[in-house]
Amino acid sequence: MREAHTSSSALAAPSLQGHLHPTLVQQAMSLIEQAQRIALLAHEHPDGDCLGSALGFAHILRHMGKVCIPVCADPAPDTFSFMPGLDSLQHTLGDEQFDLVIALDAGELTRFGAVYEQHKDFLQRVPKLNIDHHISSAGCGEVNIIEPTAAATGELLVLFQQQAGLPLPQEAAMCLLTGIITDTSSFQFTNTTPRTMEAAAVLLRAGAIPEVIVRPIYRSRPLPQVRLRALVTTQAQTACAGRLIWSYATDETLAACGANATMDDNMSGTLRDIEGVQIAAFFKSYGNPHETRLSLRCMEPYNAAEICLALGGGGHARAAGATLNMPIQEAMSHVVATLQHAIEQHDSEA
Ligand SMILES: [Mn+2]
Repeated sequence: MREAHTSSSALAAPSLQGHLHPTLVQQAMSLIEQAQRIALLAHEHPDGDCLGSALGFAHILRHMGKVCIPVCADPAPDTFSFMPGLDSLQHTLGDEQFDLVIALDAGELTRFGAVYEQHKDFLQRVPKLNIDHHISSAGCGEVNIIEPTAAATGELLVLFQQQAGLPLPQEAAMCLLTGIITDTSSFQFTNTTPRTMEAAAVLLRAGAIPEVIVRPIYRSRPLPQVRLRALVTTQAQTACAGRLIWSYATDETLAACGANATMDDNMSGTLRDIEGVQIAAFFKSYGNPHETRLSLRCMEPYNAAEICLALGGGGHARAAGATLNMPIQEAMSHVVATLQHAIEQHDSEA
């Protein structure tokens, strides 16, 4: 018996206690305990983490007897329709009858978009709890739990739930796991830590089902979208021995696939992930034949932001974009020549 006990304790889950400053947890709990009606804000242009955090934390707080309204300026993308409680999502603070606002997954009130614009005065004066994992966050609450080592706000909320000893209903676990899965791209990004996995394990023990989350977000696609991806890939051209790749879509491309303009999401990423590619460019022109949009993905040492800045656009070093006031054929030959030049120049310097 004694041996069995020893081996089971050796297998016990690592403790998630003590990762948040106890004073912060205490201060946050005192704000929550004093409140009865709580608004939980997800930032504008919502993603899985801000929605999962607002809906998930709402489920937890409802189990504690609080009235909770999750709020986001914009509607949730269709892929998140599996999330329990999404039907309770509001787009404004209505009559502002809240005694606490919990701002999630962003550290500045302006990130809540139209909700902030419409309720500026109220949001300035209402008590606020801010929970976020972005390194750039200043904190917009009386109490701020800002922890950049967390892969997702969902991970942070699991730490909080564990440390404060709050309930963890299955619906909450589903929502919080959605946040962790989307912010780590299914545990693929380098922000994934052992603690991220441990937080996810807590959520699985509480009944979260990864398959239900992963299927609509990463696997299931409408046939026209799969056809569009196939056609754009088929039309791709390469230069510099496959280090440069580019392709395009026009109204004709969409029509040939039965697709619409929202279905070209991350096409440049698909091209970049082809073996040997260092620079991937996706061009599109819909509606206006004199305007072409470029989406650019670069691997080191190439800088997508610098290239797009010179074209009147901008972005990040690995991903950037620009809008060119020219027909797509002209835009393609102009930009492809620039990209080829960048590779040749790098080679001559090496
Ligand atoms: Mn996040």
